[in-house]
Amino acid sequence: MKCRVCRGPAVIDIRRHNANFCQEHFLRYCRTQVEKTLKEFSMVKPGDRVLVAVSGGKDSLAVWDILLHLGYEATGLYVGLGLGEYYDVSGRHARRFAEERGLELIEVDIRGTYDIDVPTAASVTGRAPCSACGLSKRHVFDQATLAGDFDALVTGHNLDDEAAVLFGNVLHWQSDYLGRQQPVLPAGHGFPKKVKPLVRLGERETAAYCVLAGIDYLVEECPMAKGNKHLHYKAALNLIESESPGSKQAFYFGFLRNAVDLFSEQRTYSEPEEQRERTEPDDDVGMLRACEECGATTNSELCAFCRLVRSTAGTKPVPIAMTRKRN
Ligand code: Q46
Ligand code: ZN
Ligand code: ZN
Repeated sequence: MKCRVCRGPAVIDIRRHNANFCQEHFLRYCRTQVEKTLKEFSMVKPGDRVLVAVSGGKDSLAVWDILLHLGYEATGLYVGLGLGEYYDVSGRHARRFAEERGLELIEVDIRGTYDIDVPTAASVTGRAPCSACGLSKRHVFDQATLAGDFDALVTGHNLDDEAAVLFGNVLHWQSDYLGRQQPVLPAGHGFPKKVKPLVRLGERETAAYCVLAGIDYLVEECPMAKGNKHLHYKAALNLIESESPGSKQAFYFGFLRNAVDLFSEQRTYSEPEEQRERTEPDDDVGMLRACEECGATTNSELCAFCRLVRSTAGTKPVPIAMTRKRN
């Protein structure tokens, strides 16, 4: 197996491109793919200040590292969600990455700041844990991006993530979500710009990027991911991809090219509960106003996050084990 670029020994094959790469050219390939994505979708431009949501996992650390290599001023944002030992460990990975490179990492712990955590909020409100988690993360991401006056919030969603979400949205014909499933969401209605620069890289590639770039990431899955529908969609797509390399990319980018505009008129800012973990804001923009508690854009007195806080704060924390099966 030889590198496509230098003909030296290859360390990885990318079947959908029918290409193999050595370490140096694989790292360069990943950075080039991200650079291309940033330009193609007008995500960010040189000189922009970006905030990268980091979990300590492979995707978020890879995108942070790649943006730095591409010359961006990138600050990290780590949200402590109260997910027990898992999040203690993930925080350590995020902190170590930042410390080793002398980078700023903003940390927001929702237990310390809002007196809630994901397992307790899920249990008290009857939400799936990933729904309470997604809502909390989006709120903190939005607030931190606006407060720091960053040009964009960057998340580490990769091709596998986006193809799986698209698959689920098509299976259930969620036309509203289909209309907003873009790799870049512009700023507006009091929300910051949000971008997903890794949509050209699969998760095998982001993991390989970290290994080959010497990035120590958290390998374990979140303890609450078990049962999440997106894992089933990913498994189904992996089967298709193994028989027909390139299917995920054709599915996702074909949708962006040929279909997303057909749904964009149906786009709102509301979402059914069970899909909230990987999509966008929770409030319909029909009747906009500022949340009376936090000032975020909402269509009712309190934004969805402040309602979550109001119903959860002050409750005795619920252990993860008691909420795990609800996903
Ligand atoms: S962290 Fe949160 Fe994910 Fe864990 S609880 Fe679900 S949404 S699975 S990306
Ligand atoms: Zn090479
Ligand atoms: Zn609020």
